[in-house]
Amino acid sequence: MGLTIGQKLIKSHLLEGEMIPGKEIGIKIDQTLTQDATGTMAYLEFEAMGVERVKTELSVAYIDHNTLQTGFENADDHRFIQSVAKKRGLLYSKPGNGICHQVHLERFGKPGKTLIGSDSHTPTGGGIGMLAIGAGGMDVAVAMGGGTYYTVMPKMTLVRLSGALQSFVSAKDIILEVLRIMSVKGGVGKIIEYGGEGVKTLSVPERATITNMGAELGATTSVFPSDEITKQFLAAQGREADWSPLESDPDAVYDEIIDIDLTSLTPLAAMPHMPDRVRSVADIGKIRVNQVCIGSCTNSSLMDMLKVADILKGKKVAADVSLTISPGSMQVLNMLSLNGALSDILSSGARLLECACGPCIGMGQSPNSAGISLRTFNRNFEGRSGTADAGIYLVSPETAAASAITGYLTDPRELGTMPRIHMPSSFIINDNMIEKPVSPEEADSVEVLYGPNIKPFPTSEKLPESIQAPAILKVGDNITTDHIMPAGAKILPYRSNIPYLSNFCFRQCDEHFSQRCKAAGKGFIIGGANYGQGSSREHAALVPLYLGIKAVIAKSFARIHCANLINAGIMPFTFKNADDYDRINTDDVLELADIRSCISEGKTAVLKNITKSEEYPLDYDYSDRQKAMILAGGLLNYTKEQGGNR
Ligand code: MIC
Ligand code: SF4
Repeated sequence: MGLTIGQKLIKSHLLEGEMIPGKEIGIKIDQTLTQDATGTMAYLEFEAMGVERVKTELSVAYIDHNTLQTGFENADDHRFIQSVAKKRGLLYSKPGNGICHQVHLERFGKPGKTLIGSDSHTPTGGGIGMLAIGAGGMDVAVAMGGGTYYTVMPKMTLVRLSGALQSFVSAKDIILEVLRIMSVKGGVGKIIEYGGEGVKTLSVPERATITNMGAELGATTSVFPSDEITKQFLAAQGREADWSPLESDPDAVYDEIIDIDLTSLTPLAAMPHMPDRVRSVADIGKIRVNQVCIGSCTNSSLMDMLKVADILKGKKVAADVSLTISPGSMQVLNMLSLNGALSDILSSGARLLECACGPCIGMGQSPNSAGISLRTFNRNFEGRSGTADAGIYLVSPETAAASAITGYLTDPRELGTMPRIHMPSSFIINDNMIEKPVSPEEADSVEVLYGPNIKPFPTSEKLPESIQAPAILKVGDNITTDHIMPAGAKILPYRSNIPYLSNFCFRQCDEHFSQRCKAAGKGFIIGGANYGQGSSREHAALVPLYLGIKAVIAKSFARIHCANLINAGIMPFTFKNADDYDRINTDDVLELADIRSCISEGKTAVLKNITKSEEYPLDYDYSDRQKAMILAGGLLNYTKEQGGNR
């Protein structure tokens, strides 16, 4: 039987396990990336592991999230990351060089290689045929130390593309269509592979827009073949030697096939507050817009920016609209400025922001009260923009630019015919903002620089025989890590200070959550379906750990968060009978009796509701390694028990 692209990539890196969907596999990691909002914690964990130098083929530490320096905290964290990178053998991408995923695609990604990154949008690398997976910081730290990366063998989904996109219809509309079909939990446990004749019509940046936002499907990753188009892109980046071909076998077998005719697609938008609330722009109608933000790791490539410049050329941004543009990288900004497109953008009245995540993670540009913001980003979760009652719509760069001019949500096809933008045959190569590490011989002379904001991270204790504690919080379906551990300009500077961060945990769901946890000393969280979707931030596990959360009992979990909980020593359980979710109320006293024996002996776990005198059977599908981690109280304790070997 032939293999899919995903299966080929896994097979060539498989270290442990069998390629049976649902079973744990261990794979070799060739490259890692971190960004600063998760990186400080990842490097603290890496330092705690005592590894002298990274053992991957390439590891890059990017600074792109926490770029506002309103106090010493972010600057100190960046200095810490830079010093670790220099000493331990990583490349360091300075603030201003660009968003990790965009820069990695341009300068470092290689078809056929594996990449894990402490950011959920790491699958952007699937656009050039990498197996690129988002993971928690601790998993990335282990991979940097040469350790195996463990995940569950995914099922294979083929999205078969036919036809070609019409004028003003964009790669963003393709992934929005996939989200409409599959939903934010439709990709859990799957690799989404793109194939069919339509693939040949898509450039690498367009493919990367699609694989990037596969994160919103909950997928393990998304991937495109590596073909002549990939080769041309790498050649234009001066990296033709990094190319290798990759395609699925003609007789590859997929678990699921979705057909999309590109010719019939129209401009789409994801409505507040979920990326899968997709409707056509024409259907939503001409709603008034206060803000338009163009950029983010989904849509900040040179091609995207050139399209935007073309639409804005000779036009004026509407009086009531604030239009911001964040090019994805220094390379993109440099090329825009050299060819005059930047002038077209600025002349229209757009505001130029630095090459960073910026408004996407609430680092500035929070909309006005009840404001409507159109964004070319990938997430529109409630409150993520920093304005609790703002309504965020996710759209293509074409729809965003057209709407910025008119002042209302506009189908860009109303503008006529889009001129074709061509991929340049060569990009400007300038790696001046990438710092190299010192040689191993010089490493002793480099000091790791810790700032006063860096506080020790919490560790768990061995799992006790039984746990009795209240249900501190009960939440519904699709709870995001932005609910659990919000981000934004005011909170992000404390990513290395868990005690301070704890004050903000679950604030959107219950503003007293943190105090109630501290008063109870320990507790449980009851969750709905797809609990923990969204980002890779392990803070959404470490902060609950600090607050005494012992287990999360939910209808189902998102992949990265589930792994982060286990790494932290918090037990994720699912209800055997989904209806039992309805029987538990906040503050009910619950008990996991004999839980240590249950897990070590692989027996069914039972949750006793002491308040209601009821019992609910629970499921847990831990691998032997995960069981050992839970019994030890998390990955770090487990690693110590193993004598440092994971
Ligand atoms: C995000 O888009 O939510 C982030 C910020 O990039 C996160 C990482 C983080 O929380 O630092 C992600 O997607 O993993
Ligand atoms: Fe940055 Fe937004 Fe991309 Fe996350 S989704 S990496 S915050 S641009």
